[in-house]
Amino acid sequence: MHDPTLQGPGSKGLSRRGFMVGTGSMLGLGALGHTGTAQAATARTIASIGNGAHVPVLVIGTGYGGSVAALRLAQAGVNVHMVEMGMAWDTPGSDGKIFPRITEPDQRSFWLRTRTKQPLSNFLGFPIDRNIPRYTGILDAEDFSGITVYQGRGIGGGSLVNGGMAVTPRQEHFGSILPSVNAGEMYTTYYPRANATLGVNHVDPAWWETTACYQYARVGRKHAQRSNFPYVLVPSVYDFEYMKQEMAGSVPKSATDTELLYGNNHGKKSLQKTYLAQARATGRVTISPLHKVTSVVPASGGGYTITIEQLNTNGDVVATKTVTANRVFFAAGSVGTSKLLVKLKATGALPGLNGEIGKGWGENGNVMCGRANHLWDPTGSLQATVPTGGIDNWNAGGAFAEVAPLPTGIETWASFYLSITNTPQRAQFTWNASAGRVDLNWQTSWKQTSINMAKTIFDKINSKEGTIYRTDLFGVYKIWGDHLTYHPLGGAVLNRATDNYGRLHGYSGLYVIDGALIPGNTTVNPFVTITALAERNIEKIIATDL
Ligand code: FAE
Repeated sequence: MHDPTLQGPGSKGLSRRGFMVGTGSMLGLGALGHTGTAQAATARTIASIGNGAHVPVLVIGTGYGGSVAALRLAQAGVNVHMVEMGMAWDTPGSDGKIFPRITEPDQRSFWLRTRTKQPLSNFLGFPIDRNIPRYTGILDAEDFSGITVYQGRGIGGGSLVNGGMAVTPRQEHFGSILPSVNAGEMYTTYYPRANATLGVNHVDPAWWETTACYQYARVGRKHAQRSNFPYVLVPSVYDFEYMKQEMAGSVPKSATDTELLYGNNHGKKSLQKTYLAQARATGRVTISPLHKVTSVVPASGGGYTITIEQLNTNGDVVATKTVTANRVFFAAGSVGTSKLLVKLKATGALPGLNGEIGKGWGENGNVMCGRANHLWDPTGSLQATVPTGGIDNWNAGGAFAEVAPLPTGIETWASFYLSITNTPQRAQFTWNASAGRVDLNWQTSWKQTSINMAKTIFDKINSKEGTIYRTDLFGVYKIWGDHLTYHPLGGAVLNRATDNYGRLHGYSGLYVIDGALIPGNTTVNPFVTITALAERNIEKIIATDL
């Protein structure tokens, strides 16, 4: 059965199974004629896919990789249906806001939990988690045996919840990140394309030097520099002009009002405002929120049959749908894509996937810590939630430490850091047949190498400043946040589980296009690299496969 919501302008008369390729990028925004048409096209692009529908391309997930694929395919004239297990996040709650503050988590904050699981579990040694109603909230704290992996859920994926730090790795490090990829092309073409489309911007250094909301960052810089570490200001997808206006009191406050981890109501350019807005405006991209893909198998007549569960906001399955697609892009994030592929290979749905599926997973060496400053070094009661800088000790010590906010609303005299470290540890996803789930064999003790690398920065700073580590943020007398990651990477690694452009070995028309392609580490925060790699791969796929 054909689903009419999948028809975009100009798609009439094209065969159901055929790709609608032809006029290339001319069929982007411009082809819609005028703004009214574009708005109308955008308005009908959130839908619920029909049981029995056939689509040319189905994209699983709406994070960075999926959004790049959808936009570029649509611009090439291809109709795309995106399936997203999380919510649309386009409707305000009873408080009039779509997203709650970090300091006031409620049901919107967590994915199907009855108690919050905040990354900072304690404050002054006291647990700060609280009971909440079970709901399809925005942040998933997904527990594996040795690690909790934080991920965004909803249209926009991780872009809904992340810190917005848009960091391009140093080119000299690129060979260690993706050895089979031409670095020159990435730095001249795909990183610039990703940064431009993501709306990456730089903070005005003169404003940064004086604004109250970045006092914590300036204290972080001062301590880094006094210990001879380079401190770098990094770009962001938070609109710093908007933040200036927040501080001037002329617009609603967002980053300066503790919004970030559970969504951001104003200044952040999440994918909903960038790639996905452009994709939806083509009229060729439709998104089904609260739909979760559970299976992909080859269809008898060619293409693939996809099983999708439709969820309500309790997480209950309210319908199970079967649709077919000529091509399927796995963009469910490193964990989501790996879990699907491992299950599909092990259960016989896609037995021809190769032995690299599930391997090469890393957590970008994430480890957190806080330092207790002297009373004459306050970090400020008002802290913008968007980080702007980091301490770069990668070459000497294997750590790049983001100077992170601790937006409690009170003076804490604490400096807080998320370190990305050069950990060699890699884990593997495997199918646990008796439990009917995918396991990950990460061990918490493996974080010790990351802690040692982070200590190359913070032991030195503490010694120079005469300060100590905070022990009250992750438990009672616990210094290191070593139980979690924000940066899952790998599980379907480029040029191993796939070819050098993300085509899965063993199945024509199946692609991976998200963080699962990257083997465990990006040396800095990952989303710009995930986006740039997706730009590179989709350009090749459009040119050669369509
Ligand atoms: P992702 O953005 O995770 O998108 C995958 C999507 O697929 C999600 O929307 C899922 O709900 C959906 N999905 C999963 N399984 C299914 C299924 N079976 N069916 C349908 N849909 C499904 O993937 N990175 C930075 O570079 N800078 C930062 O400042 C930064 N801060 C972060 C802070 C936090 C708290 C977190 C959690 C992450 C942060 N990250 C940051 C990491 C970044 O958000 C992450 O690397 C990217 O979002 C990963 O992009 P993907 O496209 O791989």
